[in-house]
Amino acid sequence: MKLSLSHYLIRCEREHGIESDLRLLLETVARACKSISHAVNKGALGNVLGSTGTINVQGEAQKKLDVLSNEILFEANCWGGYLAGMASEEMDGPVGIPLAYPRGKYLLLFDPLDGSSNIDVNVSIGTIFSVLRSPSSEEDAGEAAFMQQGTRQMCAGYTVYGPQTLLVLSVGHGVQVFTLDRDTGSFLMTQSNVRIPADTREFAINMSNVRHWDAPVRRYVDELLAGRTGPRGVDFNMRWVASMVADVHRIMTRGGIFMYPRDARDPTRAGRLRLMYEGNPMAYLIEQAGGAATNGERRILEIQPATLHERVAVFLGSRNEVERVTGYHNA
Ligand code: AFP
Repeated sequence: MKLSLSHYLIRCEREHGIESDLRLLLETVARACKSISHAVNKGALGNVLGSTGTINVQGEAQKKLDVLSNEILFEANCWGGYLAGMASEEMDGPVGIPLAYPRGKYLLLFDPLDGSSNIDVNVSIGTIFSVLRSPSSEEDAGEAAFMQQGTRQMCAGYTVYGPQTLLVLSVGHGVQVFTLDRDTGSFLMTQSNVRIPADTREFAINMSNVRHWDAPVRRYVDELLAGRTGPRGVDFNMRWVASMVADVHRIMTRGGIFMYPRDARDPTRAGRLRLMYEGNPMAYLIEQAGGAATNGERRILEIQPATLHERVAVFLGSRNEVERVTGYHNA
């Protein structure tokens, strides 16, 4: 009999002392992700493909599923009384709790649909979320309340809407994987205490950007490409899905290193990915599974954020490879 998400969270409350409100918040987020999965699976039959014709705060064209997923997560989480505010890749700034509902003690941050460029070509996409404690539950949380280092996350997770719908979650006691049973609507635990191998022969990076990378990244990737003829003495394989959730889940499953470095196209931009709702939650999960996650120079989780949508360079996965490429930056 597989453990359901609800049963696992009750166990965490009894054995690890997680707060019941946090358990209930996570149940709510999981239910919302089930609804997103249902919409994603309809595809062209559900009028959810294509773009809305609008631009988000990132300056990116919004897909219908970006907007719908954001609405589903906001609507599901605005009335429960667990949150003092929410922040999303798809919303300009933090959004408070409607006056009709009580505030709570947490902040929820999310990328409602990561991998949007893959929606219309039926490649895996997902949702990424992070939970912080709110400094105050009296009034709506402003941007400053969200400016907490990733080490202060209470939990984090992602879903992958792929051949299966998976929920990957950590509340600070290892990483568990739950598979959505569409017959019952339950998330059932299918992998517990995920451990990422310290070594790997597989790397993930968008090679089309090679001419824009800094020297340490060029050196590291050139050595991988040289394979057994080069200083590494072994051959490496490459993958790039262009959905962070899919690339990270592969690493959770069999190891690897995922890289999205900053590049010379815009030296003022630390990278492409966003710290608060992509870099931090994924770094938290990777570290909980024994891996490492840096911005090339330091732990992502120790970066002090300055703005809600700030970006970060990301090197995460098998510890020995992340430490090697980080060492090249710090040489
Ligand atoms: P979209 O959500 O705009 O498709 O971006 C996805 C993403 O943020 C991350 O999930 C991928 O790893 C990365 O961008 C892909 O970036 P490239 O399209 O430059 O390869």
